[in-house]
Formats: sequence, C-alpha cells, structure tokens
Amino acid sequence: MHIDKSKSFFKRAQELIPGGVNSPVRACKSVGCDPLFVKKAFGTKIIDVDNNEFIDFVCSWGPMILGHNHPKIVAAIEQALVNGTSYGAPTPLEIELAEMVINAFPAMDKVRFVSSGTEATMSAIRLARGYTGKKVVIKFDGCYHGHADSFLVQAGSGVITLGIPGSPGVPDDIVKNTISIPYNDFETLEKTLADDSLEIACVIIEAVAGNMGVVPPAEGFLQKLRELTTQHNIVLIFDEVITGFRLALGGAQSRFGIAPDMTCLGKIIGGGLPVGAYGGNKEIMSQIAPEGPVYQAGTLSGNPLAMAAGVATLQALSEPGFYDRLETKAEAFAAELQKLADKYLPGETTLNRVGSMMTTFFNGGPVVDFKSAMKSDTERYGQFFREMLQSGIWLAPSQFEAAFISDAHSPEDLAQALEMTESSFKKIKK
Ligand code: KE4
Repeated sequence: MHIDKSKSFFKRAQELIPGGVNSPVRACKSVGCDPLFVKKAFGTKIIDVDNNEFIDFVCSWGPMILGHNHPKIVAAIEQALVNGTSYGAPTPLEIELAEMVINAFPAMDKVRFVSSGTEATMSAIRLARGYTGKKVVIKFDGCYHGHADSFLVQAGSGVITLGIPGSPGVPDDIVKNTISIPYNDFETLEKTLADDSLEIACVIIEAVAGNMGVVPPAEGFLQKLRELTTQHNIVLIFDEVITGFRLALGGAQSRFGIAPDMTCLGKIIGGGLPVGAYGGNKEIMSQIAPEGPVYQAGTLSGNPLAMAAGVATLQALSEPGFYDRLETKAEAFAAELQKLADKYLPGETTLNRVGSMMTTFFNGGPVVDFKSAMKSDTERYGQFFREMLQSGIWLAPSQFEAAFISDAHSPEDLAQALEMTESSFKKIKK
C-alpha cells in the first residue's frame, strides 16, 4: 500500500499541529503506525490522499450511522448553506431539532445545544452542581466524558490509549471533587452514594461504556444506580454522546428502561457536524442562563448547518425498521466474528457488543470493567489493526474504542471485513 502522500502530510502537520493531529487518538500512537490522511469518504468507504480505499468501521467515532456523504444530509446542509452559515441568533431549525430530541428522550423536558460532547457534559455537571449546591461528581473508571478538567481522572478513550494517568494541568482542587469508582461494582457504588459527607452533586455514567472498549452495564446495575441516586437526592446524568440515537432512537435509556435526570448527547445528532446537547426535566433546566443563574454559552451553539444536518439525520433514523435492520446486521456480523475468534484465537479474545457498537478485546475475558479491559494485549491489537488496515479495513486505532456498524454497511462490506479478519487472525496467531 503506497502511503507517500500521507507521510509527507504527516511530516508537515507535525510542524504546525501538536502531534500532527487535532485529537490525540487519531495519531495512531498506540497501534504502531502513522496516521493516514483522508481525501474523501462516501457510504462506508474512506479514500486516503494516496487513493487507498478502506471500509470504515470507525464512522468518525460514531456520528456516521448513515454512512458518509449521505445524500439527504448533504442536501439538507446545502439548503441551509445558501442562507448563510452562522448568525449568532436563534433560528427555527433549533426548534425543529429540539423537538426531535425531546420526542426521542421522554426524560427531557428541555434541551440546550452546544458544539461538542465535552461542552455538553461539562455544562451538565456545572448545572448539577449549581442546582444541588453540592460539589462532588462521581464518575466511573474507564468512562470518558470529554476533556473538561473535572473528568480527567481515570478517564477512558484517548487518556487510557495514551496511558495518560489523568492529565497535567488539572489542578488538585478540581480533581479532588471528582471521585472515580469501578464500573459495574455494586458494593462500591452503594457505599459511595450512601456517604452523605461527600456532598455528591451528581453521578455521570456512560450507560453502555464505549471508551474502555465496549463494556455493557451488568444486569441490574443501571437500575440500582437510578434507585440509589433517587434515594440520596443525587442528579443522575447519562452521558449518551455515543449511545444516543446509536442503540435506539431513545438511546441506552430507552433500551434499558431508565429515566436519568439529565442526558448528554453529541456525535450522531450533528450528522457529522459539530453538535452536542444536554437536557433534563424543566426544574433542572430552568436553572440555566438566561432563565436561571447557571452560566453556559457558545458562539456557534445551534449553528444552522449543524442543526440542518442533525434534523436530516434524525429524520432518517426515525424511519420505521431502521434500528431493527441495524441490530440484525450487527448481530449477524458479530456472530461470524465470534466464530473466527473461536477458530483461530480460542480463549484469547472477548467480543463485547451492544447493538451496532462492539469491541474485540485481545483478552481472554470477561471484560466487565476498566481493570479487566486493561488486561488486554494492546501490542496484539496493534498488530491486528495494522493487518486490517493493509487489507483495506479501517478500524479504531486503539484497543479501547468501539467499532461501529452503519446503515450503509452492505453484505459485501461485511463479508469483506470477515474475510480480512480471518486472514489477519491467521497472521497474528501465536
Ligand atoms: P467530544 O468533545 O469529543 O465531541 O465528545 C466527548 C465525549 C463525551 N462523552 C463520550 C461518551 C464520548 O465518547 C466522547 C468522545 N468520544 C471520543 C472517542 N470515543 C472522541 C474521539 C476523540 O477524542 O478524538
């Protein structure tokens, strides 16, 4: 595979941009190669600057559930574009997207749009602190909620991929108000939430973790979390930046039948353009400026192009049968993947899947939390990643991320991916 142009772009990029990338995990450091630079994408295909073609299972880290360059999304953006790109003033499009989001998430009475998942979660915990007058945030080891200071303790995603312990630059007196406990650990959860001396404002959780690789909640864990946060008057925040509109139209909360006090969204709701959102019941959301005293703002919040892309995306996702079709496809693909793992790497991998998000851990398993995920053989994952890339399959450049199936993945794409997985497994077999 020729990658000369990517190499020269990467060399130049490193002179201008830290690490040559605008988000660390894209640097492919943990999988032992340099990043390829993208020229264009359509459907499930990514074409790099050297005209190599790949079948994409990263889907821009989740947003591209309809595939790249979907004609309906492009048309919606073009239609908005002729009217301008940004006004810094309200538009009817924001109402349209807000109605769609609130209809899909009944636990939300009101929603505020921002420009990233980080902004959504950062604002949600500020609101929870302002609403409760308390200061401590509980998160879970291996969960990642974006790069706001309060979250960079035992975070997932790029933080564990790059082995960054927390992050320099985050003052101790910020971090001391964030307590990270093990995911799926009922006993620690119960003990922590019962400790009134902690003055806990909120608990924030990825209802299905995607940032330590995919780790589902243990049977009853979310129910227990809801029960305890209600009992102790603690705001429960579901970070559904990945799972919102991914696992169902109503996200993980609809799949598991839990009503959190607040929900954070991102990725899919922007249809590939920068959108984040946080919402909750009227009482909590009334505390946000200008209605209430808790401040949050954003120049490009509610950007018309992003709103148009989001509306067109959610319209497509609302079509009858969309999620059944996606589930059937993902389930069948995962079953075949499991057969290959059993045949070539028996007992050496664990496949965790919820809906159309999945991770093959190079780890005998089970993988149920951060500690067990970290037992994975990241060297082996790096080998697998490089073999798959060479054979035209674009996977996440980290063991601790999710692979995504989109509506655009055809039977041929999936058959090709399975064939390349088989040849890669054969090559990395010990
Ligand atoms: P952004 O600020 O990156 O839009 O969203 C932060 C965020 C919040 N919550 C969850 C559950 C998330 O997964 C994310 C971001 N996800 C990572 C990948 N898992 C984004 C990729 C990257 O950092 O480059």
